[in-house]
Amino acid sequence: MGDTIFGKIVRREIPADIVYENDDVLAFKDLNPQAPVHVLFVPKRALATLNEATLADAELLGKLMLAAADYAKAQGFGKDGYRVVVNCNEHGGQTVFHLHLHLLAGRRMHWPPG
Ligand code: D5M
Repeated sequence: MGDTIFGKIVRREIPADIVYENDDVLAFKDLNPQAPVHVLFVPKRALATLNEATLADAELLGKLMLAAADYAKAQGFGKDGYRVVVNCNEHGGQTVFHLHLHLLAGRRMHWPPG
């Protein structure tokens, strides 16, 4: 597991507002929310960026996305809709190098994103 702030959250070394967990995925509220609902889904087994993912990670990536969808539906955002985002490296706007999926909900999203 990479030594990032998210690794520390996964290992419970620093606090976070955890809202969802299963064997492979932990989810917690983003400290700097960009929507009424902004939750980060992180794989417990860290990859730095999406670039590092290989076919061996396909199941984990699928579980990450399914965890976000399960959470969104359980919270009642499924019908109105929501957005999931993965930022990769500098141009993608990635700042924490432990792969994570943003779930944004609770308002209408804009397209294209900035
Ligand atoms: O997204 C990284 C996101 O992580 C960004 O929206 C802020 C958030 N963040 C940073 N530190 C924390 C902690 N400690 N708890 C919760 N959220 C945090 P990126 O896609 O890398 O730009």
